[in-house]
Amino acid sequence: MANFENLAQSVISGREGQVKEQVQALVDSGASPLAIISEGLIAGMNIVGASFKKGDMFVPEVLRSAKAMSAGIEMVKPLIADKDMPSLGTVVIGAVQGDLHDIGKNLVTMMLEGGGFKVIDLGIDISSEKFIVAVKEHNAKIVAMAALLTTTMPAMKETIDLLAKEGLRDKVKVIIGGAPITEDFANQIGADGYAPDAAVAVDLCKEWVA
Ligand code: B1M
Repeated sequence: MANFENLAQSVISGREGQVKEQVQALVDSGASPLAIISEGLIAGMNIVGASFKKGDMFVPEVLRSAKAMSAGIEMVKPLIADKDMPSLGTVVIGAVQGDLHDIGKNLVTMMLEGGGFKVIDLGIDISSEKFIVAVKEHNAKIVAMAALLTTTMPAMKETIDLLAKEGLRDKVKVIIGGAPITEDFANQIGADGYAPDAAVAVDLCKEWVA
C-alpha cells in the first residue's frame, strides 16, 4: 500500500518506477499533492542528503534518488497552483563564465530542489550579467555559482562585484562551490558561504532563509 513513508523509502532507494506508482496511488487515494511532496518526496531526499554528508551514499546514488524525486514532483506539479508550491525561496544557480562542467552543479540543483527551494538553473558558461538579470527577474534570495577550473574562479568575484554595483549585494546571499574552491577563497572574494558538497550547500542555504 502506498503511504508517505514508503514513498520516501523509494526515493532513498532511487526507484523511479516505484516512486511514480506510489505517487499515482497516493493521488488516486485523495492524498494532498503538497503532502506527497513534503512528507514523501522531500522527506526522502532529506534523508539522502544526510546520508551523502555522512559518506553513506555516493554521487551516482544521490543522482538516482534526485531523478526519482523529480519524476514524482513532475507528476503532482500540475495539481498544484504555482503559488502554492512549497518553496523556501528562489536560488539562481549556474557554472560561471568559461566553465562547462555541470555534473556537480546539477547535483547541487537537484538537492536544493529536494530541500524545498525553487531553483533557476541558468546552465553553464554564465556571465556576470546573466546572473544579475536572473536575480532581478526571479527576485532570487540566493546566487549559487560553481567553478571547476582555477581559470574560471575569478569570474565569481566579477559577479559579486557586479551584484554590488547593481545595488543587489545586500538583497542576496552568495554561495560558491566546485572542486578548486575553498573557504579562504570564498572569504577573499566576499562570498557569504562556501560548500564542499551538495548536502552542505543545502544546509547553508536553509540556514540563510530560516
Ligand atoms: Co574537466 N577538468 N576539463 N571536464 N574535469 C577537471 C575539473 C580537472 C581537475 C581534471 C584534471 O586535470 N585533473 C581539470 C581542471 C584543472 C584546474 O583547473 N586546475 C579539468 C580540465 C583542465 C578541463 C579542460 C580544460 C580539459 C581540456 O579541454 N583541455 C576542459 C575545460 C572545459 C571548460 O569548462 N571550459 C574540461 C572538460 C571536461 C569535460 C567536458 C570533458 C567533462 C565535464 C562534463 C560535464 O560536466 N558535463 C570534464 C570532467 C568530467 C572533469 C572531471 C574529471 C570530473 C568533474 C566532475 O564532474 N566531478 C574533473 C576532475 C575531477 O574533479 N576529479 C575535471 C564530479 C562532481 C560531482 O564533482 O563538480 O567537484 P564536483 O562537485 C562536487 C563539489 O565540488 C560540490 O558538490 C559536488 C559534490 O556534492 N560542488 C558545489 C560543485 N559545485 C558546487 C556549487 C556549490 C556548492 C558545492 O554552490 C554553488
